[in-house]
Amino acid sequence: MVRREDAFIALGSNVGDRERHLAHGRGRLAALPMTEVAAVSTIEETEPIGPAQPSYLNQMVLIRTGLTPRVLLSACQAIERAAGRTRDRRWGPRTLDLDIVRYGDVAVSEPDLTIPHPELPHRPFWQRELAELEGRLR
Ligand code: A4P
Ligand code: MG
Repeated sequence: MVRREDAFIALGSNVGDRERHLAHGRGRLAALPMTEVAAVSTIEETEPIGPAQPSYLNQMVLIRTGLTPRVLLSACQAIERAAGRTRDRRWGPRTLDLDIVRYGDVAVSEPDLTIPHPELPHRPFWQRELAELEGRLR
């Protein structure tokens, strides 16, 4: 049996049909190998952080996964691409953004992957969504 970890994935969208982009992200996460979606938070509308841009819909998903953090990152990036995501400006508008907020108790500090996500202390909506999901774990 492959060991499965609880991982928290933050979804954000502020371009186009935001609800549909989040739904697409949830569906694609659920379809990943060795992965199940265990819980989803409520969707929140949030003021944009970074340059002036439309407001976001944000949501967090708790998955149980046998994928390693690095494979999970690649999978998240593939899901972003499938949602028509283009990378232009840091913190700029996006159809769908997937960030790995936490992965079990694992800490990763590499040039292209930091876990827990370094923005967690600065994003009250992530903290609320995480608390909501952790409440369901008990
Ligand atoms: N990366 C490193 N660690 C991680 C991780 N734990 N999870 C790297 C996911 N990716 C991670 O991401 C840049 C690089 O971060 C990736 O290539 C990956 O190797 P990106 O999504 O391509 O670029 P970005 O979005 O410009 O930067 P970043 O740092 O991901 O920005 P965020 O944090 O995603 O910010 N305002 C509101 N209200 N709600 C939002 O959701 N999101 C952003 C984007 C800005 N403002 C927002 C929101
Ligand atoms: Mg991102």
